[in-house]
Amino acid sequence: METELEKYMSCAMELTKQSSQLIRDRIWSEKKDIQTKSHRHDFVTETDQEIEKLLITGLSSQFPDHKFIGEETTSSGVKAELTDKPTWIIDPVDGTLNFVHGYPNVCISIGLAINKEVVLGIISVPVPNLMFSAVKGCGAFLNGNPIHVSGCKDIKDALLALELSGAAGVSERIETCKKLVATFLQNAHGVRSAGSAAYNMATVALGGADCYFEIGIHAWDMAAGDIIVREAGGVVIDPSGGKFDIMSRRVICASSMELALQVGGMVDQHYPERDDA
Ligand code: LIP
Repeated sequence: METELEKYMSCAMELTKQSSQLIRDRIWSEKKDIQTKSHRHDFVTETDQEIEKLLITGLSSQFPDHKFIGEETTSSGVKAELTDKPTWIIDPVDGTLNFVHGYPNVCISIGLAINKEVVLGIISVPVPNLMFSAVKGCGAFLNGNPIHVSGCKDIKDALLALELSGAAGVSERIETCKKLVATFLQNAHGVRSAGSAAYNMATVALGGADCYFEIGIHAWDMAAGDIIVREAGGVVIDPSGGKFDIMSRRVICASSMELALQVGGMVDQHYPERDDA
């Protein structure tokens, strides 16, 4: 018999497939309705809004007592509140800047938290149609096939993913970012920047990258990646080395605790305003 979590997963998966088709149809179309949000590099398109509406409408019609934290709903002024109730944490287009430019690292990211723990996640990369998924205790999958982190334990053997967008428009952070990139480049095999937190986390789950670090992102960027990385055998922690807090806007995920702590020890610890502030 289907468990509750399996029921939630099949509904969310069906809606994600519909939403992924919208991204495939539009990513290279001439006309995109684009607006800026908090600053001049922070975009929203009508596709972000349409997909968030499609997902929330579809899920709430099946599960009327569930709660939602969505990127675009929150941007419109609704407070992000994580309670113990089942809460879908949704980024309809993670990598909106990529989408705007037609750079294909674009994801749909959906996590379901129960008792404040993410227990189910889906990351779709519509181009070229990669579907990452995980349910607590059942492993992580890419297009239905099991995936595992690399197991890398030392930065000297690692490919690192990071994003520096927290420094956009914040001149005092530019120098810190330069130092960070230099440190990573000197110590690791290489550094990659995909432009999407969900994409980075899915890549760690897959074993394609060994570690991903970012400060300044949001619960909707990390929720699905959190469970997918953990179910793939990886770790998700706060960059200080403490417990991961989904509302804190801070994350390191890695193929091993050794690597996560090593990278955490090299980064500048700053604390942006929380998602639930
Ligand atoms: C993006 C994140 C990315 C971060 C960007 C932005 P969005 O999410 O995935 O990691 O560097 O600033 O937050 O806004 O495209 O959903």
